Amino acid sequence: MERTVDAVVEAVAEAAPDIRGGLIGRRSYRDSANASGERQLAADVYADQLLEERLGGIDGVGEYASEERQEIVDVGEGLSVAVDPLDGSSNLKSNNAMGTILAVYDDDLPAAGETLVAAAFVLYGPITSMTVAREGVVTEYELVDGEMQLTEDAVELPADPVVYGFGGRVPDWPDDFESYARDVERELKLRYGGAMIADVNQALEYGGVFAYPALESAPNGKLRLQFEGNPIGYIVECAGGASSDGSQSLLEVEPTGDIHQRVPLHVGNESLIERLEASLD
Ligand code: FBP
Repeated sequence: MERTVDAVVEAVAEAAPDIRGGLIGRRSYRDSANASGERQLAADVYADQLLEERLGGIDGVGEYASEERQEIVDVGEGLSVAVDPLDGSSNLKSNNAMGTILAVYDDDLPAAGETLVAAAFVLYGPITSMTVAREGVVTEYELVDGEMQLTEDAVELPADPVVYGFGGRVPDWPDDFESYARDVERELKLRYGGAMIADVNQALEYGGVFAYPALESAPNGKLRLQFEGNPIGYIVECAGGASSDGSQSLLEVEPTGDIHQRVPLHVGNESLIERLEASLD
């Protein structure tokens, strides 16, 4: 299993320069929508196909699933990989940060977060970096031509939180979330860029909280459990933080059987997530 996880993580690192390079000329929308009914960019489709090819070919990988396709692909026997090939892809038009998210489950998909054996994200910022969580430890690398160069070997959320970022339109926030948000904005600085990976990485670097909460118009929020909620919850918890769907850890959320299940997502310093859960009671 260890070797398969190594191979999957390395394959995503090696794919990153190709995904980043492939953004050029792929900023237009296609006619089709993705499995969640959202418009797809040519870059989303390109990144998905590339990752299916690279990850699906690894010995010890049994299933490949992606936010960009309806069906789970059977690729052999072994671990299941779920990816968001281009998180925050609507930022491509305005040339802002985006990411790639990886979840590796030791179970068939859709799987519970508690069966994760690794999770990682690539952040396409001014520098391409990769953050990997395994066995309770979070490690950060810079990617140079797809090679992982260590920058921090035990990432921990700073104890004193500084930043917050909350998704969704304010009038669409339920009252209990809005009153929590009003408290938080009196204490912390706003950092919201519209790509979850980039916004979560602000909380990892500076301490704080990121949420894409339940909305009046969408009680399960916007983000997806298998591709976003579970891996991000795992990474933040391994870095000493906490995650929540509003009442429990994201890793405890039971999969409904829909690979595209959505979940309200809140991650950050433990004290801020405890306060959130108390506010939503
Ligand atoms: P995609 O994976 O389709 O890009 O959607 C996810 C996402 O872009 C997150 O990265 C981000 O937090 C959120 O949607 C932004 O949504 P909004 O545009 O409502 O702020």
